Amino acid sequence: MPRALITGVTGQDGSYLTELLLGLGYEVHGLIRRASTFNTDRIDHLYQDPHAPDARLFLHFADLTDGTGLRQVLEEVQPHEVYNLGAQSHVAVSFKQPEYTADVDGLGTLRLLEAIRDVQGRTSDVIRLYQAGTSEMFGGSPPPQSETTPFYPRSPYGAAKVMAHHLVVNYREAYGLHMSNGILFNHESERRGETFVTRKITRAATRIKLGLQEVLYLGNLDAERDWGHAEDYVRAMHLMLQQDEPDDYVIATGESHTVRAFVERVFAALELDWERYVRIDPRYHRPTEVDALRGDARKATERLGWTPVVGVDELVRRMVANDLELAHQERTLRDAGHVVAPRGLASA
Ligand code: NAP
Ligand code: F7E
Repeated sequence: MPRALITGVTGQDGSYLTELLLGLGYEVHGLIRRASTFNTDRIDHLYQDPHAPDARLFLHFADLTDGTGLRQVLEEVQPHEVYNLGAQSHVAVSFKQPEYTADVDGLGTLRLLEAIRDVQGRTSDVIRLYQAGTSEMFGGSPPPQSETTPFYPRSPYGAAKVMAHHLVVNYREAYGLHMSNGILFNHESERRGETFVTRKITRAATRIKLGLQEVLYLGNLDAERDWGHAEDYVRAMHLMLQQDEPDDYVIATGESHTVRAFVERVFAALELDWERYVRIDPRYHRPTEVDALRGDARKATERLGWTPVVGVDELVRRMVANDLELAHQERTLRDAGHVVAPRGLASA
């Protein structure tokens, strides 16, 4: 049975990748962080009692800032494939916590590479690695961006991911390890964190529709992004590790839209005039912005046979339908006299 280890298993992508790999017959091991509140919401539906004879999902406490723990888990699990999805993944937050972001996203990757090199060196069993790179590494380089576009990161997050990218290339060349970088453009879903702009918009618009919220505060509406669905993007991660040779691939839809256009689409789907509800709050402007991202994923299509299935209209449809259901639940509770606040309200 193939065995995979996923860092960031509790995140958006980690949850879809776990579903994909379990469906393909893998045994899946995920790293989780200790928190004072529960942080496994996105994978709770996949949980199996580890004592059950047919259990195939196992969770381990570890952290990318703790190299000793990473090594111990690798030794214990002996995975065939490692997916490094763990990260401080919020660009705006990376300006507030640059050291921490560099530690987790840059050095954390190095810790994992060193642990893989050690374990593979001792056991001789090949461990393949997928590194979660990002279009934020292109930053200020104009679109369309492909594997040959120069990196020009515009945030501590982007810079830390560039470090991780180059480390993966170096470990591949220096030690002959099977390590691939995915350079993924923005991908969203019904499970997207609620402080990323698409989900912030769909959550707010659906709450406005049901009278639970009055306005939505946003930052730069002119930024252009190439938005796909996370379910399509985790398929690409798996495909990269099934190739004979490791390599680096851009994964994107090839279409871009402004944040304003995304807002318009979402509010129109709910028959609302967005201009009545959206206000600009400079708090959401970034010290340096990435103005335009649009990926050229022809290499992935040609070599991996990968193409996205979900376009932006279907993405909006799914996210709005999901969040409208959440808003209805909140409305029902409120109408029954319960005092409810949406989860994570204080961090939005
Ligand atoms: P996400 O929802 O923010 O999930 C991030 C995951 O990383 C969570 O499981 C989180 O754990 C974990 N994590 C954070 N700090 C960690 C640490 N110190 N040690 C171990 N794990 C840690 O991100 P995502 O959207 O799924 O993205 C997955 C990966 O792809 C990330 O590396 C991201 O930077 C990259 N990426 C994302 C996109 C995108 O558009 N979604 C595009 C390109 C690249 P908790 O649940 O405990 O916080
Ligand atoms: O911002 C603008 C903001 O935070 C998109 C991460 O997954 O994708 C993501 O990074 C755009 C930016 O995503 C608000 O200024 C306007 O131009 O949803 P976002 P991101 O920064 O593109 C990449 C590929 C990753 O790798 C990252 O991990 O929207 N924007 N108003 C806003 N953004 C937010 N968050 N909140 C606003 O109110």
